[in-house]
Amino acid sequence: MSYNFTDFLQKRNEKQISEMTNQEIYYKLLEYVKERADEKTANNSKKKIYYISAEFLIGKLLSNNLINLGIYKEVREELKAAGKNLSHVEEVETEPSLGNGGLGRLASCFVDSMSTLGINGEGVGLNYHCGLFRQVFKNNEQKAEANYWIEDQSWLRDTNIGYEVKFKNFSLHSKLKRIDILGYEKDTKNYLNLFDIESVDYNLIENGISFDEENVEKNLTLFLYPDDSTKKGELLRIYQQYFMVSNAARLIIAEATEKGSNIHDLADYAFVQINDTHPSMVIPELIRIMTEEHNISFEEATEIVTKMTGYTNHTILAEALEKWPLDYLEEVVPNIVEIIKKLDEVIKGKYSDEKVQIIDEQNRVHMANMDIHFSSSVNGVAYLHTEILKNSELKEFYEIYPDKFNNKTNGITFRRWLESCNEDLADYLKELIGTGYLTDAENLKELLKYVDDKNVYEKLSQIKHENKIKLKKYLQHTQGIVIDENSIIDTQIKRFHEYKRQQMNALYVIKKYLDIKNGKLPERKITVLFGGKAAPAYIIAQDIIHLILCLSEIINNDPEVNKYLNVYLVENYNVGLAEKIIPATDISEQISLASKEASGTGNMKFMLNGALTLGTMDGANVEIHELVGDDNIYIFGKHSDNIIELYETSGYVSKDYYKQDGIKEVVDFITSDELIKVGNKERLERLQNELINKDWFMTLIDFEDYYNTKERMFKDYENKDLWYKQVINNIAKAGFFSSDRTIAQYEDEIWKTK
Ligand code: 26Q
Repeated sequence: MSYNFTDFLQKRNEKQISEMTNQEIYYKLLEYVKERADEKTANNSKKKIYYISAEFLIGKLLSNNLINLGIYKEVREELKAAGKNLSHVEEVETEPSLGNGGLGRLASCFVDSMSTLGINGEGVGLNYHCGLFRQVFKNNEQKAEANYWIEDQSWLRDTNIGYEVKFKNFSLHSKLKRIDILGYEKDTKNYLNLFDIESVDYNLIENGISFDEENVEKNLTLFLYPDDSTKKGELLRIYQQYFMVSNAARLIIAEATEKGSNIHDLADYAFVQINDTHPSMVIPELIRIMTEEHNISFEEATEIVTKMTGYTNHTILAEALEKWPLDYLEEVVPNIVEIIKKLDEVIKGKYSDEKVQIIDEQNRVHMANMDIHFSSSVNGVAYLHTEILKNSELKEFYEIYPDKFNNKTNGITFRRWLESCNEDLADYLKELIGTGYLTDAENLKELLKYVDDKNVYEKLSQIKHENKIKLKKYLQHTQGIVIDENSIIDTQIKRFHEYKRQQMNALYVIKKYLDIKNGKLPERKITVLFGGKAAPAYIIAQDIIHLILCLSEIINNDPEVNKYLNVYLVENYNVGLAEKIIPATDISEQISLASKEASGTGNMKFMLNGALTLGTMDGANVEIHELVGDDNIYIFGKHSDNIIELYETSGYVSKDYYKQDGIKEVVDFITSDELIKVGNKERLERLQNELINKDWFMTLIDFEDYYNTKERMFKDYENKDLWYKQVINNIAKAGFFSSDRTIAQYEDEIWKTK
């Protein structure tokens, strides 16, 4: 029975919408949406997918749920009739902070797509009470604060499901919380399952984000990935990971048994997708439960578990691959160590190559190696990434298991990253090509019939301009930043990491500043936007943030320069900010060192929202380039084979590049009097020294090409017909990057639930 929001309020004798505050409306809408979600039935199939992930960066849920229920416009009209504005109501919602970046956001797009495709597949993770830290800027530096996101009334639903999880020194009882995941205009739904401990003690937090590390019983789900640079921090991570997977294993077995499984046939009832190595202990944990509690032999249990698991790799940075010291595992989960040792013996018996061992000579457990041996599928997240895994990083494994390796190029949900975040563009696309693209994203190709239509160029540029004005209002209101809606907007938003090379963009800013000071003025004002957090223990990333904040202080306050150039680093970048910045952006900065970015997904979001990519041949940029062709993307920099060779031969010497004309003066500016006056000398010197003497991610090798390509881009922007023709080509080809396509491939090639 369909009833609208007003009916819902009347039935409960609530106040009229016009008499409520935005806050009251938000909480009533939350209840209303949950009630509407109760009408949905669960997706059902014999086999169910468990997408286990330590992170789910889901973003705000109100508008997305309204869209997926098909009532967004209806509710907005009801509010409007009562003199209220839905977008003001949306501002009331706090964003859950259960992820760091790409990996967690991908998991969230995937649960949306699984629901939309009617696949019986759910997310399993942890309910971190403070999640990722909130970023604030003070004295041009990043400070981390605790971010309590859970309110009395939220999208979380309590359940009476919970299990006993045994650690070496104590046991913890879990309780499962759930969030509804509604498919787009579907009668069915799935859940995001978030496990938690019974009670969390907030008093354990000391000054911001540090906490009593001894008291894991009370703080296991307090924070997402606290500092892992100390032994205690690593131990807490092991506690979190085991808690997550032990609960997941219990849930899987309980649900399968309920449906009639005798555990010998568990692989017919469940498939586990392991999102990076953070949930890898699910493999030994399932084997442990089968052998200890279900009387299944170790050999049979291993075979069953191998059949029912798949591992997704998200990184080729060696330092990000998890290797746990065996004695740390002993301290936390000795029962699991027994199983891991047995698995290791199996491999040692079969292969002598040290590179494929689970436990290495220093007694460290290589989680990825265990996954590859004891799961049935290993996938990378973009074409190039998978090729690099097969041909270099995981070469020895590819030789043993050529059939396990496969690629699943990442994708994004168009419900959030177009329908919800860029309504004007979405409506215009419907006017041009109908609504087919909503369920089959490849239909966006129909836009190509307008590729020479100047009226369409005009309308797209108007929409972009409107989105800039909306962003301006939002940033002015929330951060006191005033951007110029008539400027070209050039954006780099992502976690701060040396391989992503925000420092190269900062060097560009310096060069532009010096150009302007020397009378070489840009044709149009440029606004450079940055957003992103740096891990608190990652010093150089903090230094890069510092440099950008210092640059923005001097540039935005210099009357000679600020007419032509503005630079801002938005504070506490998160999903909500991305949804506002991306539709307003002209230039999408995807400038990682070739071979280092597994895929990237921001690149896809920008393309879909009518920004052009300035990028290296890395991650999914390679596929964007392949789809749109040379004429519709701005590619620069060395290619991955070249870079891999330079690493193998230690052939890169940054100082040789530093000495070149046009680079030296830019790098030297980092410690100029102007910058030191507003900054921290130690930080600026450290960063400059890093660039000159190490430059591990080869900023200087690509700088000149980057600068020239960006200049060409600014010139092309002035040719509106050329620019918007490229924009249309990009939007039209973005269909491939729908996460519905990605998930359909996981289903057809790995999961096979249907
Ligand atoms: C590991 C050990 C100890 C502490 C923390 C970690 C850790 C935490 C988070 C390691 C990795 C992550 C997150 C990785 C991540 O977000 N990877 C990104 O995944 C995206 C989705 O596939 C890709 O698009 C990005 O290219 C990739 O960087």
